[in-house]
Amino acid sequence: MFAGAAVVFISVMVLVAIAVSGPVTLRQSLANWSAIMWGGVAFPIVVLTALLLWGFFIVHDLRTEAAPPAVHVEISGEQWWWRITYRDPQGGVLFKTANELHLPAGVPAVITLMSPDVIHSFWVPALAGKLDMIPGRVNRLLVEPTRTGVYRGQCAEYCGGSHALMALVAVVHDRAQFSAWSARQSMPARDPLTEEEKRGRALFDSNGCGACHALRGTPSMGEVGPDLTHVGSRLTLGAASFPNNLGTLAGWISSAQHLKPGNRMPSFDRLSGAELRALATYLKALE
Ligand code: HEC
Ligand SMILES: [Cu+2]
Repeated sequence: MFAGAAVVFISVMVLVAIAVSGPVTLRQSLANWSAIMWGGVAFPIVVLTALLLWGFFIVHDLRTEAAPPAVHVEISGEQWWWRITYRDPQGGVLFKTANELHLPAGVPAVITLMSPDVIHSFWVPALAGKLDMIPGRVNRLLVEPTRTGVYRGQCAEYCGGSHALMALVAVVHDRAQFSAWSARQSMPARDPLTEEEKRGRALFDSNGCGACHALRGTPSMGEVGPDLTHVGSRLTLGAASFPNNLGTLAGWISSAQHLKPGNRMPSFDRLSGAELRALATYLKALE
């Protein structure tokens, strides 16, 4: 394309030079009707039509389905976090998670982007350019990560007050690690073992957390907020806004509105320190 454009550009410049300051006879031959029809009308039509057809081929190549063993991930931009669903090639749900996209290196991944509320934009610079998540539309992004590592992503379209706190972690594993990760994510929530964890689970139930959050394998099936089945395994909380540890978990539960103003989770600021510790201990154990 560059070579073709260079040839056309140089020819046009030569013609311009002739038209401006060439010998009179040459200038007259440029001005005649057939030169204009062939050079000015027929030539551009042929070249641009060829480029258009070629462009269709390229776009078609980009849209072809990735062959197995492609990974299929659906990401929904929410105010202000990322709902992530891993699907099998037929569209069945494998498992759900949030705010952390895991991919195997060297394997194509088909990422489906959508939004239930406002326009967000999915952007992990290490993986691909940004692509909007638009309510009522489905955008598809085909990526093939090459290098393992942990990368940062960010919502790249202003989506409301806490937009700046809508970041994302992308983890690229080698294939074996990715299989191990997805096998673990498919499992139901682990049962509480210690007394502290049991107290945490009881508090989770009695405070109605399950109305908004799912713990797969338990009666908690809420869909308003992130799936917490394996929240303890995540690196961050609140869409990559805070590191994930006992302190930030307790802090998030008691002060979600303070840490991320306007998000859909109320602050549970009437819980005591001991209750927050039990909840955090239980959630951190959900790996
Ligand atoms: C009214 C719905 C609602 C209730 C009730 C609720 N949450 Fe949330 N929760 C959310 C939403 C929405 C988010 C995502 C907020 C964001 O990042 O923008 C969230 C995020 C979280 C996160 C961070 C998850 C992550 O991966 O970043 C934790 C942990 C959490 N909630 C625990 C709890 C606990 C424990 C309770 C009960 C004490 C609770 N939530 C009650 C809606 C709710
Ligand atoms: Cu945003």
